[in-house]
Amino acid sequence: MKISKSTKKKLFYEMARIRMIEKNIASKYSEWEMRCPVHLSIGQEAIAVGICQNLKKNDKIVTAHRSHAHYLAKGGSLKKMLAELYGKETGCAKGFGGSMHLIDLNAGVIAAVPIVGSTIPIGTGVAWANKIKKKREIVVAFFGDGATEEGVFFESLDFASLHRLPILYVCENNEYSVYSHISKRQSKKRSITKIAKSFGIKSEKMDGNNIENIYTKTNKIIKKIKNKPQPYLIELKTFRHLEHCGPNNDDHLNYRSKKYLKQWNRKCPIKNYEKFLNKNNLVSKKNIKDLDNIIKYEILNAFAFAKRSKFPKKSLLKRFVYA
Ligand SMILES: Cc1ncc(C[n+]2csc(CCOP(=O)(O)OP(=O)(O)O)c2C)c(N)n1
Ligand SMILES: [Mg+2]
Repeated sequence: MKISKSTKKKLFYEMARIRMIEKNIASKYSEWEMRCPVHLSIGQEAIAVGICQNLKKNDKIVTAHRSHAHYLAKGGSLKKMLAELYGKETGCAKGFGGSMHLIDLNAGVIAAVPIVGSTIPIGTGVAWANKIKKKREIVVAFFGDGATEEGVFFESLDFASLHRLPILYVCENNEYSVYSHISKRQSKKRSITKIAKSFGIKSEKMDGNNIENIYTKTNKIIKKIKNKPQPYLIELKTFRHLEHCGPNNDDHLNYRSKKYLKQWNRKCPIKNYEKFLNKNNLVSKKNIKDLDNIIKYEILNAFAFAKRSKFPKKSLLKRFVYA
């Protein structure tokens, strides 16, 4: 599949936009106005963008605690997301949810759910509903490597395989669950893609930093799922640049070796794609500067909107409590 010049630019633009938004969140976090925990996706943007660029508006996604990149890549409102992080009534969850409970039904973002593993059964349920209603939509359920250690992972895969559900399971394997490396949590012989295959689900590993590869491969997979409902699972190796939760770098804690950090920092999906586009005369330095300015302006406006919005009324506190 040949990627057009305009799509290449779009892939770059979307990744750069998400990166800049999260960098702004990180730099403004110390103002103590955003009071919800934030799990930044910096370093993992290529996965969200490469996949979501292949989705239609009515396709759905379910995301977890590290939700910003998925929400934004799927077209979720930036203003409503930032207002949510500031706990304001204009937020996408009316200011009651924060970063880990993003939602934008207009954009097909069904939910962000921070209970590790829960995007897997929720996505499976949505896909089942779509199948029953004969909708030609697909669901993408995003989750981390840690989530594959939950029992619902196995139960959902079996159910999705049995009912041939139109769902793409996306495991973003950044090798860590908080500070624990995967080798301390999972047997060396364990393979996430092989587990999926054992349930009869087609499955493959991908490089989570190669945006074009992710885009072209998932384009084919998504078409297949739409033509003939069936589940797929992909596992993408990736790297979280910052601390598990919060706006800072925590490299001084040394739970990831200097060599490991150096290797991964060299693979930054955005810097490398910018170099590639530049080298192939697809974007000039001036193009990049112009894009930067467009994004900066949008971000400035969105933060101003979030800051000037009001907090929700106290009387609403119990309105959305269901249990
Ligand atoms: C059921 C449950 N157990 C534990 C937690 C605490 N917790 C939040 S995020 C996280 C790590 C999850 O790791 P992974 O799924 O690999 O996602 P990543 O943070 O690497 O993106 C844990 C243990 C939780 N939110 N839910
Ligand atoms: Mg992880």
